[in-house]
Amino acid sequence: MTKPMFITLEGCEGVGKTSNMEFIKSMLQENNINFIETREPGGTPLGESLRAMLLGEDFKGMSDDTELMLMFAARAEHVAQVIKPALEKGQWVLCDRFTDATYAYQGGGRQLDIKRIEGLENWVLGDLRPDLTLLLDAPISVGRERAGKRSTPDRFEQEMDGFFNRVRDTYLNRAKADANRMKVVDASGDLLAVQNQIREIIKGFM
Ligand code: Z5A
Repeated sequence: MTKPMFITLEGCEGVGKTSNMEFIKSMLQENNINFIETREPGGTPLGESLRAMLLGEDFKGMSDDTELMLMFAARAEHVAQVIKPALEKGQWVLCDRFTDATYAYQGGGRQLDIKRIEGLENWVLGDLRPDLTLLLDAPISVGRERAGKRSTPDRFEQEMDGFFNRVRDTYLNRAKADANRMKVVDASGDLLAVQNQIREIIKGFM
């Protein structure tokens, strides 16, 4: 059996992660690859409850440290109950956001100490890391305009442009530092143009 792959999708709000997840799923299905689809924060009943707390209005004023630790609490449950068991069974895992989002949002956006994030990452993940990460990148204004056409903004979406510029810069710096794993996709064009880039990356990867 070939090694099952762990693929993550990352990017700022509204860049098209959800839309392109469907495209990646169809590529895996065409190639008869057995996979699961999941997301963070969330992916388990406990994780989805934490997601509601993290994104909703009820705990709007939570401290940045609390936010960081809740992200990793949800991730610990997700890794133990969903991601590792799937990979052990030979299933690929396709995940909408993972630890790069913590570096980008809590590290870049909230400006928390990266060493704390690294410590939690090593504790919670052990040696598990994504095999491939697609970073969908577009100017903040593009993603905001796309996302703005939808529902009411969540706790993160209410942040200012300065926050999102730091998030984007952190993502791009991480991609530069780990270019083998993290592939940048120009997500500013139309969906077909974005999917053409994703197709080439996934084809090369498979
Ligand atoms: N977060 C965190 O802080 N720390 C962490 O560790 C983790 C997460 C894991 C929830 O994430 C929040 O959690 C997130 C970071 C934080 N907050 N923010 N911001 P989420 O992934 O659930 O939420 P999101 O980033 O806001 O995702 P989204 O709003 O669902 O956006 P998206 O999936 O990237 O976009 P989409 O829904 O596919 O597309 C948005 C619209 O644009 C839609 O109408 C599409 O039809 C349209 N679209 C998509 N692509 C195109 C193109 N190419 N052209 C034109 N229109 C397009």
